[in-house]
Amino acid sequence: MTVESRHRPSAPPFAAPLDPARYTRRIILEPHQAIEAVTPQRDLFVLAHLGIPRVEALDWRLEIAGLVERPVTLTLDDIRRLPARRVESFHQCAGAPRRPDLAVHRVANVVWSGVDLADLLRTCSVHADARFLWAYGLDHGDYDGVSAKWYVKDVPLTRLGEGGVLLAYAVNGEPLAPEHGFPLRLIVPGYYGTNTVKWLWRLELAAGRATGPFTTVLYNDPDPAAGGTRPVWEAPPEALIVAPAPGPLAAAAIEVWGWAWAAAEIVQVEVSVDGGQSWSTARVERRRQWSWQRFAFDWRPAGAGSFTLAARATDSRGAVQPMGKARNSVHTVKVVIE
Ligand SMILES: Nc1nc2c(c(=O)[nH]1)N[C@H]1C(S)=C(S)[C@@H](COP(=O)(O)O)O[C@H]1N2
Ligand SMILES: [Mo]
Repeated sequence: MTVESRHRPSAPPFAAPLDPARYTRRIILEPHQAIEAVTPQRDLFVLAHLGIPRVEALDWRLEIAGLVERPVTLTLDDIRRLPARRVESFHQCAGAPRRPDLAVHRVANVVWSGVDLADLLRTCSVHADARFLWAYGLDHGDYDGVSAKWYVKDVPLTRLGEGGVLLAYAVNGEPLAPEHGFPLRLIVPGYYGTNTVKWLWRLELAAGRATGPFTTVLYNDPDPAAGGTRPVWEAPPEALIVAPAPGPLAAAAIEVWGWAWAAAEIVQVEVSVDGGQSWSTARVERRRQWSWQRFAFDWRPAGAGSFTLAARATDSRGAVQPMGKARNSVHTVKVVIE
C-alpha cells in the first residue's frame, strides 16, 4: 500500500448502495414522551444527511490507516472477537449544522456495546505527530449546498485518552439497525451526535482537522473567544422537561421532572414555573458513565391559570444554560391549571 493511497482513499473494497439516497430524518419522540431512562432503539430519532448505506456484513471491512506504524483491515468477526465494552451515554442531535442559535431538544439515552477504540489503536502504533482521528462513513453526496465524497468527522486524540470512545456494533444489546449505522459506528460519549459516525469504513490518523464539508463549512459554531469558530464537539449542559406535558392540568401536587446531561456531569438543575423569572433547585440523580440524569421538583400550584415551566442545568465546570439563541437554550413547557 502506498502512502498516497493511505492518505487519499478512493473507495471501500465493497458495495454499499444508498437507500434512500437522500437526507433522511425521523423524529419519533416528543420531549414529554421520553419517559424511559434507556431509550429503545425503535424510538431513537434518525438523522442521515446523505442517505442510508445498505451493507452486507460478510463483505464489509474497516481500514485503519494514515499516521500509524501498522495499518490494518478488519472484518466484522475480527471486531466482534475483541473484548466487548458497554457505555451508557446520552445521544443528542445538535440540530441544524449552520444554526447555533436554534435548540431542537432532540435527545435520547442508550447503552452502546462495542470495542474500545483507544485499545485498538494501540495495536496499530499511532505516530507521535498524529493529533486527530478522522472517521469515514459510507454515505456520500450533496447536502445543504455542499458536496461530500464521504461523511467524514474528526475527534481530537486527547478525547480518546479520556476513555469511553467505542466502535459500536450494538445498542441496548441489539445489533444496530441499518438506519442507526449497521454494522459499525463511532461513539464519542459527551459529544454531540453529529460526531458519532455511522456506517464506518475507514479510520485515519492525521496531524490536522478533517478537510471535508462536515468539519469545515458545517458544524463549526461562531466563537470569538476561541479565535473564530469552535467545532460542534462536546455538548454543553441542557435539561429537558418530560412531565408535565404541555396543555391542561388538574390543580394538584405536580412533579416537574425530566432529564439533564452534558459532556461533564450535571451538578444542579433549577426549575421555574414563571417563565424564568424565579428559580428553585430540583433534586438531581448522579450520572452513570455519560448517562442523562433525572431531575425532579415538587410543585404545588397556588391556583388556576397559565404557567410557563422551565428547567436550567449547570455542569461541574460551572457552565449554565442560556435562556435563548443557543443549541442548548432552556426548554419551556406551557401548562394551564384548571
Ligand atoms: N455516516 C453518518 N453518520 C452520522 C450522520 C450522517 O449523516 N452520516 N448523522 C449524524 C447526526 S447529525 C446525528 S444526530 C446522529 C444520529 O444518529 P441516529 O440516527 O442513529 O440517532 O448520527 C450522526 N452520524
Ligand atoms: Mo444531528
